[in-house]
Amino acid sequence: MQRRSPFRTAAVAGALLATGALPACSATPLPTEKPTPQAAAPAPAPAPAPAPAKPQAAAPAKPTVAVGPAENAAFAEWKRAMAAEARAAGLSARAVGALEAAQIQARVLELDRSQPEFTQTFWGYVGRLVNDRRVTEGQALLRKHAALLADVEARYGVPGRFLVAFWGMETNYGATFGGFPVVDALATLAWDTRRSDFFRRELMTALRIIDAGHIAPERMVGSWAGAMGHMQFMPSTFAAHATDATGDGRIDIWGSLPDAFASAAKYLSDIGWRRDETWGREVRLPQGFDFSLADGETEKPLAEWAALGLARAEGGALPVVEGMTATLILPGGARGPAFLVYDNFDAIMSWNRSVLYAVSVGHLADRLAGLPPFATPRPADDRPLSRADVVRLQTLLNDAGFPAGAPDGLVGSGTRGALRAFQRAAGLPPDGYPTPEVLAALEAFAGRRAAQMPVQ
Ligand SMILES: [Ca+2]
Repeated sequence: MQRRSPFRTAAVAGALLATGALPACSATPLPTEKPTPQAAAPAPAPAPAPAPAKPQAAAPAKPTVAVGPAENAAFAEWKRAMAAEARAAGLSARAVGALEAAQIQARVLELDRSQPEFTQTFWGYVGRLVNDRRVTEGQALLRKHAALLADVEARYGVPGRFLVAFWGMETNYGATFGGFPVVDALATLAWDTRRSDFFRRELMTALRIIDAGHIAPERMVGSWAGAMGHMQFMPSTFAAHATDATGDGRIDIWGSLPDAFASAAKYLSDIGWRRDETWGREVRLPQGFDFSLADGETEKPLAEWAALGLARAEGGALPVVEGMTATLILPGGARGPAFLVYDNFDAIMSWNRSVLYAVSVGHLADRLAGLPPFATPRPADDRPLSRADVVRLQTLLNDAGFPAGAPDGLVGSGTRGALRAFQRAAGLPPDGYPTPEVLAALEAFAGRRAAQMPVQ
């Protein structure tokens, strides 16, 4: 069976993994695979892709975007046409006024063009986003909002620990909404030519949200890419899934936690969240395991994974629940932790198409419930590859007859597939995970080939 999406990792600058165990101190029930029988889950609705880029605070490389009189004049001209379109679509003077008042945000263009200098290791990413401080703070918030979260769970079937985990991942529990005026940011990206159609639709939807009276334009703040409020909803996500939990007729995902939590839970429920199931779990692989099964796509019943020798990471037999299937992922390569992931992992991936993000949400939710850090330790020599290293890796793969596509310094599914093929040929674990070691192995492979070339 092939259902799940292949890996896509967000590239962000690394951070050290925080270490140190944290005592369990939550009254939240511990996660289970599926303790009770349940009615069929709602049919997954097609989720609008979150912004093409919804990066977790990328480390931008040398922003160089000049906005001068020519750009401002072009933007003003574009706004006039857009405002006419908005009026024709029936939007009120209030919403159109918000558009007319928008300014080009040079910083938005810079962030949209910036590319990180380093790839991201599993440990760098997860360590930065799931650390002891975030766990402690989240546990306190889980207790503080226990009654509200219990209400939301009863209604939508998403446990509070997951909602608080998303909240922590998205805005550090409401501490950082992003600080950009959403209409300005979206207008800037819609005016720019790179992904104009996508952001034009988001902009029109943002204006409709203003028109409906949910939020005043000056309070409508979000990320540089237009993700809004506590849970960083794009306007299209807001329009399709957000809900008014307080009954005041306004969906205020900026100022109302009941609205923000209920909207996040409803969104997850709409995209297929399964009540009473958890997201996945860290597992231990047997000696000599066939790594080709850990491709993020091969789906098997839990009983089959158990029969292949997989066990709980902390020891003990894998919990086997009739009817549940799982996919095996190795987001940190063969030396990192292995995870069996369930349907709710797909729901998290629909929220944000990054395996590292999804594992981080699941792990943070587990830590909030008092579960320990990963059983697999971070290797002492864990370090990211630079973009230049990845270009070199891709070039060497291509030269060696393992097509990785045009070398662009970005590790996508093509690069991973080529890397797996090389690793198989070289007798290495085919995990498709780029490391300095595998780059060195490729350099040595290329060196041997060059030495065997006949001299003319
Ligand atoms: Ca409300």
